[in-house]
Amino acid sequence: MYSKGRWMTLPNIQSLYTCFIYVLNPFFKKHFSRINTTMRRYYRLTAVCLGLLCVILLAAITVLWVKFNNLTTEKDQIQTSYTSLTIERDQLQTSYTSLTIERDQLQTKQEKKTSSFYYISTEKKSWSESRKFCRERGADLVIINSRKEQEFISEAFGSSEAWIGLTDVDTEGVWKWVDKSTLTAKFWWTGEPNDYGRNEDCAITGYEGAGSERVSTWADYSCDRLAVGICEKRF
Ligand SMILES: [Ca+2]
Ligand SMILES: [Ca+2]
Repeated sequence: MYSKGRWMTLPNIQSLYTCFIYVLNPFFKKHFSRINTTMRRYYRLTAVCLGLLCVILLAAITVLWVKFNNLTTEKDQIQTSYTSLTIERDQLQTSYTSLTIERDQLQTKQEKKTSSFYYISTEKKSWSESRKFCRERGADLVIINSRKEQEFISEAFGSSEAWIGLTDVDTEGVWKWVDKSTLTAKFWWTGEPNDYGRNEDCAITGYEGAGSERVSTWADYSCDRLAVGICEKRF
């Protein structure tokens, strides 16, 4: 069993092992130790990177979550405002409808209340004489308060230029009706009133500037001009 020659004996194997332990082991030990150190550095770097990534992700998720919550709150507030505004709009719409109905009723009552009788003089006179003519008959020169009334006057007496109860004789440029009320509707012809020659303080109505609508318009003239007058008797 323990023959001589090329056969290696058991003590020789032990010698090789001993040689390996004492000669090569320090080399491998040193080599692997260097590898381990490098690997540990990589692991540490990787761990740090992963940690940082986790922190960044967590921060991003937190920011997004906060923003999402804020947006949700904002959306709820807008929804609430929208609902409130819708309710308010509906209430205003209801109020508007009620007020419109009320206005129409009042207008109807007013129209009934201010029924008038109109007539036009046949003789041409100054504004003052025309007014006197009306007043002697329990009326006055016409006061026109609405387009409806102007249309009626236009249709009934439009063919004649006629005095109406409008003057700025008290204060130049401040037009008032004969009952001292101010204008609620205006139907001045283009460029009128112009107080031409600084001597036009009384108003007439006529077709001259009526235009295609055929609604007569107003112009100021000298109060001494001779024209017929439209009287209005209210009852
Ligand atoms: Ca005038
Ligand atoms: Ca004029």
